[in-house]
Amino acid sequence: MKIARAVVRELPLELKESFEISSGGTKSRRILLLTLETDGFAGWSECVAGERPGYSYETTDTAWHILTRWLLPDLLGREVDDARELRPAPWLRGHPMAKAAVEMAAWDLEAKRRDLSLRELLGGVSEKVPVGVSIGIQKTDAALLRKVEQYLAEGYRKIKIKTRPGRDVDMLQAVRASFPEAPLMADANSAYRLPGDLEPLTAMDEFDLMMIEQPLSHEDYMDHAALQRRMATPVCLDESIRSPGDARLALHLGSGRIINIKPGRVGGFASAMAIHDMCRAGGWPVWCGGMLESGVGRAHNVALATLPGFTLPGDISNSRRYWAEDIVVPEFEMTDGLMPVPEGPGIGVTPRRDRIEALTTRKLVFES
Ligand code: OSB
Ligand code: MG
Repeated sequence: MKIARAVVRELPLELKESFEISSGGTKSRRILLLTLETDGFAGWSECVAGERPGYSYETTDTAWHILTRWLLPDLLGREVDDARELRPAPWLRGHPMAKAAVEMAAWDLEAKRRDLSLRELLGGVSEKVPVGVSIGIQKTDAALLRKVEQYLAEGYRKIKIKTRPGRDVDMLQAVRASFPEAPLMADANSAYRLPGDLEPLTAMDEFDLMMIEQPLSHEDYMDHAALQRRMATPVCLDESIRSPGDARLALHLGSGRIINIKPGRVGGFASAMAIHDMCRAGGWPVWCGGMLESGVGRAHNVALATLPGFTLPGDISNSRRYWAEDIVVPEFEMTDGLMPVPEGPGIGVTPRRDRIEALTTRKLVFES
């Protein structure tokens, strides 16, 4: 098999409401889609890089550059038996989100060639996955309480609340007081530092949170370990884990007790599965995070979340929680807090080619 054609494109997609985290807000997503084509099959993926380099140094523009200048030219015309063997530019350092886009499109392509669902090719075991919702920082506690109430009523099984210094202990206290039984967690996106911020962080132990996600710097495994020793609430790592090596370090040091695995953040499915396996062996539960993806990226996340170590609800909300209209059919919609896993070949949902083409603002085609 050879890749005959690769298409990378960018399209703007407006979130229904802006999403604010400690490092800044997003309303207009710039979605990067990749298609790898051979023998009448098309493998799809979405690059999860964001608009601004706040969550990661990668952005839509750096990923565009790495894909179009280095990864895709190195991919065309190579002969392999299995699309997953395509490893373009193995020497290229960093840029896991750009690399993941190629790897995950190759998985979708390979699944379609074999007439298997992506879940089957990954070795996933469940037909539905439990889902949660991630709520951006709200201007007032009252607005946050309304959102929590609405999402609990919709059936979400985990309510994640974005926090930052100044919007943390009192805000979480208010939510817990109104919803004594709700499955709550916080995500700080690296907004705190030790030793100065030890107090607000340990104060969160009062609220019976499922976990606190990425409280400290993305590079700080030592302080995360020190914090975990001082807190009863499990620390969950997100930004810190960009590779199996990072996971190995975190497990060794005890830099937390849970990992949020985003396949796009860690360079793709092979790396995500290696992290999943290590966490299982070490007794750490994992869950699948999200990056405000369209239905294309969401389909990959849902398939990954069917692996047995994904025991906690993922940030895999309904398409309609993000978009007025998704770019795949059918759209993702859960029942009872469980997202059905598409059963068709590959990602199992169909990208709406006409709508995608109409929305595309730039596109590059590579042909062998
Ligand atoms: O930290 O998990 C995060 C969105 C963008 C960047 C970082 C994060 C998030 C989310 C949203 O929490 C999760 C989702 O896609 O619903
Ligand atoms: Mg996070």
